[in-house]
Amino acid sequence: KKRGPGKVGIIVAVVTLAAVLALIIGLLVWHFHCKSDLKSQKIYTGSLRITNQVFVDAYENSDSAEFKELANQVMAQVRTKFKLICFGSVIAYYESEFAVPAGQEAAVDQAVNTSMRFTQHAKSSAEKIITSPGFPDKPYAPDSFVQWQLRGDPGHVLKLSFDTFNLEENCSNDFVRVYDSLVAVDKHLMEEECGFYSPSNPLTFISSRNVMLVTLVTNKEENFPGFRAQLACGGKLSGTSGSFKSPNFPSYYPPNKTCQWDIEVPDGKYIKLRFPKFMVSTGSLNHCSEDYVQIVGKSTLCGQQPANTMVTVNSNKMTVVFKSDSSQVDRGFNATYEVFEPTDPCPDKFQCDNKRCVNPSLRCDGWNDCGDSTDERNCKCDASMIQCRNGFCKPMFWRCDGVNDCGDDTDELNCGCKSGEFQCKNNQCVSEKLKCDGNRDCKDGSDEDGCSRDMCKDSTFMCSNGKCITKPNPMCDGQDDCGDGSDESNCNCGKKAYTKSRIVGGQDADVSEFPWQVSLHVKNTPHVCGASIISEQWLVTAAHCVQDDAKIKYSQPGTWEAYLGLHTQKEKPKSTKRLIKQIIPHKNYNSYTYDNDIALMELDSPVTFSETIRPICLPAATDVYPAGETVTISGWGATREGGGGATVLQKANVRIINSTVCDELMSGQITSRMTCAGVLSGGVDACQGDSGGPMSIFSNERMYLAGVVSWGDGCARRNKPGIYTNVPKFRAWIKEKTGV
Ligand SMILES: *[C@@H]1O[C@H](CO)[C@@H](O)[C@H](O)[C@H]1NC(C)=O
Ligand SMILES: *[C@@H]1O[C@H](CO)[C@@H](O)[C@H](O)[C@H]1NC(C)=O
Ligand SMILES: *[C@@H]1O[C@H](CO)[C@@H](O)[C@H](O)[C@H]1NC(C)=O
Ligand SMILES: *[C@@H]1O[C@H](CO)[C@@H](O)[C@H](O)[C@H]1NC(C)=O
Ligand SMILES: *[C@@H]1O[C@H](CO)[C@@H](O)[C@H](O)[C@H]1NC(C)=O
Ligand SMILES: [Ca+2]
Repeated sequence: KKRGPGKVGIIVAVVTLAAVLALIIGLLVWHFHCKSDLKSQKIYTGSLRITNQVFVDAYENSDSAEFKELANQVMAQVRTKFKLICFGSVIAYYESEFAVPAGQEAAVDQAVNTSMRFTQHAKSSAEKIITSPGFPDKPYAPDSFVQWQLRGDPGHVLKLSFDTFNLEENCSNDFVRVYDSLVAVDKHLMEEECGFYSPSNPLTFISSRNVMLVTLVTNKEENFPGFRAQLACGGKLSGTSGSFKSPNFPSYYPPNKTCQWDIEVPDGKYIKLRFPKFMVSTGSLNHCSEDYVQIVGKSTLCGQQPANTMVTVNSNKMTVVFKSDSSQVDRGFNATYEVFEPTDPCPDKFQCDNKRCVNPSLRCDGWNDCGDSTDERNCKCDASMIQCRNGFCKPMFWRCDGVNDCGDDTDELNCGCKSGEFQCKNNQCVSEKLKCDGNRDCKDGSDEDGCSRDMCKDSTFMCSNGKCITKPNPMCDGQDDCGDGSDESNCNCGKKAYTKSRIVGGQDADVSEFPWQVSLHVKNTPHVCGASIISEQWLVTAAHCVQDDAKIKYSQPGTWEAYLGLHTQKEKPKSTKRLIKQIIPHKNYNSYTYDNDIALMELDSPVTFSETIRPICLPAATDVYPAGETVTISGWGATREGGGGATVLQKANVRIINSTVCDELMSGQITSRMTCAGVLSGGVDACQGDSGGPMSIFSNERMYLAGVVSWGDGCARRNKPGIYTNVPKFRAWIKEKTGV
């Protein structure tokens, strides 16, 4: 198809090759003129350069149509059983296969010089260690020939270091050869090695392209341990753009690893580095001293960074160092770099303060596209938007709804209430009759402020009869402190501790604000999933938290331990711990669509409710949550897949999103068993979801379990709502399985 200039080159190469092969075949035919029906298969390797041929990525994959077409052309010319195995740049490496009469194999080897036992392929971005067979448990086998084909990503060179090398001293007997090629051709032999090399002075090889071949040849039995070598990560990168990633990404990077990438772009250009994904463990210390990515001379990053975090340098050189220590690992990062003109960092785009470039159409649309909100500053809002004093525009719909969407309260000022209504401090309007009735009807409780019971401000509990209690934790401790029983009533579900602070997005929860929140740990590991207490003995979590993977049997009760009454992960030792007696995932859970993502866990023994441990109320099966309703999500921010969450329990307000709208946003993936929610206001909040944890809704003075954190980002960015299991749909199922 898209041939052109390469054709002549191929034909020249092919003709030359055909001549050479014809000669060899001729010699072989002559050599093996004796007839025999018993034939065995022999494979020979070599390489040929196809000049003027433009390399396309598809040539790396021998199953691709492009590869087959090129190989067919070459094979049609050569008219022999001839198989291309790989293209590196414009070098074609091939194997040719011959049928050889039985008993003559040794003679053929002698004539053609190479044989092959087995082959390993390695990608340089994967953590790759190669060892002699049996290493380190037993000596390498006699009379063997083993080869390892190592391949790197395009544009990278390979660096191979032997940290152990101990072979027989005589290179005529056993030896390792390293080739600057994918096939064993003498022209590309870098080194032949035997004997012993001290680990303090390791043998190291650097290829000139992104391929390397290592062979081990041994003769008779001798007891030598062999070798171990590893491909170093990192490398040199150039051009005007490119990409790299941590070892094994998107799987976990190895411990004890240091990689360095040196990027050099053409003179006079500057470099912009972007991390689409960034998850580097911060360990227990929570700062970048354990695992980190350092952009030398610029900044050091660790932990979880927002998607597409950018770093720019005003120079044409950049050095990026990735280091992992010997403890906790995470998934690492991928990175892309590109050049920009010093005079025009964002051609045709809006430049955020954090140097990111965004489409001009995203400016002043109510969404924080920059990440630092600079695209939403100094906006002129149209009539459908509220003009916030701080320059943001927010949908008019959120005016006077009791939530500070602007971030500076502009949208909640001068809201006013009808006559007969009381205006709460959060500008919500409630009936005048509800003021000072002992119930907190305003979401912030301000309808009960300034009543005759105002002196309760400094106390821990306000009784229905007006009495103020000062002893710590009087609620639900089994003693009638009030005299009217009000401190001991409603000890059942969904009650929060007396708190005046108001919930806004993405911040530390108050102590005991979510007493039903549970932290699920795989024994002796950090927080993995959240759950909610629904009774003395039952928890609700997500089914996806309890699915086995290759390493951990998440579906087994014995895998888990549950921490109740936990506020910060550091308090784990003094919180209430329970083991799990049984796990009941929903039988229709679908691990591809996350449909029916709910599971129940039974504790090994009941818990006693207290100020810090209390159940959340279950919604009625008929409950529906209207779009726009505010709900609260809480969690330590970890997901089943990755560690490294928050230490202190986090909470955030999100809003229910119309499921028709959500289904469109999520390309039809939403079922009636799912509820969508997100931060529609965009920009102000940062929040963390937490698989299996509660999405709670405040209603009738109590919190109800409206949803279970299931999938999505947990916290919305544009067009990316969080998806929650719709608990009312499972009310009957919960009753059936638990009696609750
Ligand atoms: C290949 O054959 C040549 C000549 O027969 C010989 O010099 C060379 O050592 C052989 N190489 C191998 C790897 O056997
Ligand atoms: C190495 O081994 C070969 C063959 O076994 C032998 O001929 C040669 O003398 C040995 N060389 C040394 C230095 O031991
Ligand atoms: C990491 O290196 C340290 C010191 O070199 C060593 O003690 C530790 O075992 C290594 N850890 C791993 C997992 O390789
Ligand atoms: C980075 O990794 C993520 C997750 O694996 C992937 O979706 C994305 O396409 C990658 N981006 C680049 C530029 O490699
Ligand atoms: C969602 O919005 C569509 C139209 O915008 C409306 O027809 C539908 O009733 C809404 N659904 C809910 C659950 O509010
Ligand atoms: Ca508002």
